Amino acid sequence: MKIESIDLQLSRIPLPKGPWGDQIHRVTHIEIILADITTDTGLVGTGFSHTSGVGGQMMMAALRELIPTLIGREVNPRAVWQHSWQHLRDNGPGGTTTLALAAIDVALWDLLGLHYEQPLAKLLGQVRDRVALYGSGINLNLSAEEVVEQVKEWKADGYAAGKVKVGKPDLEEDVYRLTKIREAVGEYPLMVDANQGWTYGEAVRAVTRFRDLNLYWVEEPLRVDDVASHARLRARSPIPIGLGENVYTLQQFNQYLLADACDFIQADVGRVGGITPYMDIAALGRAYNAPMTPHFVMELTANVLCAVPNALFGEMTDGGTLSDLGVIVPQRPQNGFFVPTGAPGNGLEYDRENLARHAVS
Ligand code: SMN
Ligand code: MG
Repeated sequence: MKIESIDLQLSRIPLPKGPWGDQIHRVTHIEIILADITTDTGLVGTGFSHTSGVGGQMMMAALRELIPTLIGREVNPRAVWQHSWQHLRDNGPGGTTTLALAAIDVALWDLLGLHYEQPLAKLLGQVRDRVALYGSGINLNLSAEEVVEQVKEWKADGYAAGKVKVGKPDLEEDVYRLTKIREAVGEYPLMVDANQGWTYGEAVRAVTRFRDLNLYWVEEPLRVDDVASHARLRARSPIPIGLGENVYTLQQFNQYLLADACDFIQADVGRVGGITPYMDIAALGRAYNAPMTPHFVMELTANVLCAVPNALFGEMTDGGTLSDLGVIVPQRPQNGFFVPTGAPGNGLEYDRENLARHAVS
């Protein structure tokens, strides 16, 4: 089965519940790059990649240069990935390079599933039937009362844990918000996300000040290209460290793990370049006994996590799942768990009308 043609579409979808805010972002749109791959046997597999509103056109440009080199190749995700990465890598080993590759890789895995009439999780080696999720709010722009309500709702809906943003200009305001949440939800597992916004000194002050809040992890406390500072921080932090949404390659994750610089691996299936590299990173994590707690795109990622032995939970990004965005025909969590449909391929049915409505020329 060979690749005959590849069609792309970029869509910019407004966040349905309004903008997101954290220390470094104000997100108004999510971009989806959809790739439809047609084979010489007449099958069509679909994949996608995503951005938080910036970079979609760069990925389209990278893909347009790559695609002519893919026509006629066998539908073999690893071989295509290796070729494609070598083709694009002078643009950087990760980032736009890997984000662009994800759309192709996800579509190729979908094709294998359609061809063998197997769901993605089975193709990858299924180890569980459903995946626990945590509720996640990009909510630094919300009031303390609103954030408390959000976390209470996640707990009531059965999510395994909740994550909120930190990084208010005054650390005491973060402490106030977290204390209010703690009072409202008791010993519910609670994570905080600083989105790389702190200096080393600010991070030390924050994790020290948060000591008595019993936090499950602190996410992206520092710039992600500074592995050494994460190692220094982890050695003195009472809170474990999670990161990975801005780490793009197997080799970069290995640097973090070798340096004892993180506890939870939050690789994003899109940003690392798709399912093929994600499974490699999960295996690397296994060697360090590190749990996988991937970033974003819940409905695709949860299918993958069904085949990841060291998966802990998936992220239900409140107001920004693929279902919330109208990227796919909704697949809603059941009591805080994601249950794959069992359909062949990745089991996602795209809302083509909505994606076309928001298409960018
Ligand atoms: C996040 C930030 C911006 C867009 C999507 C998600 C966030 C997270 O850091 O951890 O979910
Ligand atoms: Mg984050």
